[in-house]
Amino acid sequence: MTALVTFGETMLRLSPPRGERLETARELEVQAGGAESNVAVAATRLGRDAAWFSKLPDSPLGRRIVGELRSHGVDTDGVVWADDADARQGVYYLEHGASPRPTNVVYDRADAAVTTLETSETDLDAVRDAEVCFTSGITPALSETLRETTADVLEAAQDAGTTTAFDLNYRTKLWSPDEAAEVYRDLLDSIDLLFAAERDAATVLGRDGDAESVARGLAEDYDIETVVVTRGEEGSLAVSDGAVSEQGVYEAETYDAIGTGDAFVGGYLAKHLDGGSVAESLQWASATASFKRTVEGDIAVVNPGDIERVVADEGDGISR
Ligand code: KDG
Repeated sequence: MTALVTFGETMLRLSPPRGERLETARELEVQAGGAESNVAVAATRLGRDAAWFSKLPDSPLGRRIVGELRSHGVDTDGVVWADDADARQGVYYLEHGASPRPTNVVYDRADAAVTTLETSETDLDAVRDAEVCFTSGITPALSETLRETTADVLEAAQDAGTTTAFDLNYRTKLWSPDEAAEVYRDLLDSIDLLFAAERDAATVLGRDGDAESVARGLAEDYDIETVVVTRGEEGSLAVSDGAVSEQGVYEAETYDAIGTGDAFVGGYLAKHLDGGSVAESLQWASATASFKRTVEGDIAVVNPGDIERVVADEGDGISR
């Protein structure tokens, strides 16, 4: 049995060397990047069995994605291969910023093969057998088909007693706050463990106020067992069955911030699946997120010893 199953889109990330611009770069570094596979990789590297599924073109580009995820130990057996000649692989271009030039992300992901993934193509038994099933708000933003598939998979998981975990992960380039809010509100009824960046909860769901009241409000309104609100430099807070846990951040020298939120979720789930309490899971989440920032790429290339050392050396992290 796989402890964790995640699903969503993974793109090829193409980035010019630091200090170069997309307009003029002659070389692009190739990596895999996708919120849900980033979570699966972090959890796998931290010792849990994790699987990721999606729909990819049966081409060198799709195989490049699977090869990279497998190299970290993620089970990709549930991937659906699209063999039509025009099946597309989503790509995103990342130009690293340097003050005052901001980091720039350009998506080329419209009509990627994953946007056609239907429920009937997914391995619902694997989802039902897992302890936790995770996806994020990016997945239903990608197509009407994926909206339905996301709802079906989460409902099937919850009905089978699998813990359903969801990160709001609002992406302004994919949809408006109003469109996202309508979909989130429908999905939240099927969620047991919610990760919400404070900013996303405010922008999309209109939840202003302190983190505790935001978490309590979401937990009560949607009957969610555990709500984790992340507050960037301010740390994170969870309300679980009414009890509050708080966690500071761990200082990190930031090399690449992309994927920090996914590393947070991966670290949380890794500890949770190991029987950790909410407080311990938050501690691992925070340490994994900080560690990710020191590494190039979307993926948190971490080992359990890295996180154990951060937690042992830095205690509860910094609360501001
Ligand atoms: O969280 C990092 C993600 O933004 C990155 O992996 C790409 O999944 C991605 C997305 O859709 O933005």
